Amino acid sequence: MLCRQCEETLPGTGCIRNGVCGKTAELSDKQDLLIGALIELASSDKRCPECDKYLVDGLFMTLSNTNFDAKRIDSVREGIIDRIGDVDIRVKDILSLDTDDDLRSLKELLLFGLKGLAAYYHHARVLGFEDGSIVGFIRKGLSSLPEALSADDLVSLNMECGEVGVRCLALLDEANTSTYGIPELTSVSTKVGTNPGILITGHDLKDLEQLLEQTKGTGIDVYTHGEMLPANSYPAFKRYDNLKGNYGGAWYAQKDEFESFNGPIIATTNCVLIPKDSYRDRLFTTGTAGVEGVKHIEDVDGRKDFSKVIDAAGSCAPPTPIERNDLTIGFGHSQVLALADRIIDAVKSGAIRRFVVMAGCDGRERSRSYYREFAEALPKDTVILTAGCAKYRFNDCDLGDIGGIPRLVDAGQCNDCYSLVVIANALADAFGTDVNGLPLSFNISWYEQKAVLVLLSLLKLGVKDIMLGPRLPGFITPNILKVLVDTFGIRANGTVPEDMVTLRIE
Ligand code: SF4
Ligand code: SF3
Repeated sequence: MLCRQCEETLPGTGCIRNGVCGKTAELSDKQDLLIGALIELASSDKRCPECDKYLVDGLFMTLSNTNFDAKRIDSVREGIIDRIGDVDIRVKDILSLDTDDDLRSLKELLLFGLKGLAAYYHHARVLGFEDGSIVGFIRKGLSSLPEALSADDLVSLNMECGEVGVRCLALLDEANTSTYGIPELTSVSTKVGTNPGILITGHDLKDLEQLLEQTKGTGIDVYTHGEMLPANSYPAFKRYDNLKGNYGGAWYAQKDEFESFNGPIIATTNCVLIPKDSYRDRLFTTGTAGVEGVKHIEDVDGRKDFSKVIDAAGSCAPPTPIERNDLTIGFGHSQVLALADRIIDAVKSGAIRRFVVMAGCDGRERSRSYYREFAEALPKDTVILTAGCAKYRFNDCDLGDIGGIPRLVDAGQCNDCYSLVVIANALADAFGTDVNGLPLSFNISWYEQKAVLVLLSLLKLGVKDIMLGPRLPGFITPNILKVLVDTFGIRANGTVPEDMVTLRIE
């Protein structure tokens, strides 16, 4: 196997025997075959709604920490073979048609951006929001991978991926807010109750909606985990008394937190890990998520039957408490724009001197404590804008406010990154400049391929001088890195503008 798609890949080589994430060589091979089949499907003239679903969900299933179930990976490939005939080619063989490492690196960048795009588009589609041009670009991007393309061609395809990414994130924002309402400022409890509970993690809001409906009046509480935390700020979910609050932190802590939760857990998307035996029987997956030997809840005509999960909860002990401060969330673009006049005045008066976007993914390396140290060390006249699970490194810090404007503005899931774009553009308009002319820095933490798509989107929007960490992508060659540095000023995280503060990862 060779997989180097995430931030935790083994430095220098990539994962070549087993994944750091737990992916086996056998599963990696099956994913390579599936992507090979998706490339063939994208290159064929076959068009049908099922084909679009294979392209979108098939790619999403190969995203880091999404699907560890070889049988389900195989069944998608078999569905494709039923439509276009036998295909037996691996993506790694397609990519190695390029003997030039730099071209391969640009193709991997595109493939990983496409995976992120597919993941975000999947979420919009689940809520009934579709845009044929997005799946059209997925087709175009995948079918370009076997082609002999120049570096310039590949750079422009990557930029196009970023452009389509912005459109997709906007569509997802519309899907979420028109279905569940505009997120509201909300303080989320991290305390546990005395009833048995069900924990729901991942990004799929529709799964949460169905679970809340089906657990109403049963005496079972529902708690969010990881990227489901922002759901607590949507009016449509706040109506449910059985939505108790949030339990635990980011995905990488799940092996301890799922154990101490005591009740069943539903993993709706990435990031799910291969479970410990202590909670394997209580873990359920749904949607694109999967783990071999773990029960999977199927979607039948848009409805999921969670009765097995609810039955399992009935006999479980209530969750064991975890010490954590309550969390303030719900700063989507609407909430922030409602404060726009006060924010602009605060910038003009010098009360706010800088905004720092600290969005993206969390991960398990100890070096990621850097982000907490960084957030705490920022001067008191800076405001942090965040989205994604990266925030769990610092969202329980008491950072205070600036004249009533909170110093930590949490826009939601990584799926809500579009909010940060809207906020940055609104500030730029108010000050008659572009995003790079604002007192705005980007210190992005990444782990998986949705973050790659967000990065391509930021580059397409012309954002310069992004700090990226904890480590730069292992699939980027030194020459391509030089292009990113020279053209966009990308750098490994470590420093922020000198008038603020300087921190460096050891
Ligand atoms: Fe390694 Fe990351 Fe690939 Fe898992 S997803 S095999 S950790 S590079
Ligand atoms: Fe997190 Fe997986 Fe990326 Fe959605 S849950 S940001 S890592």
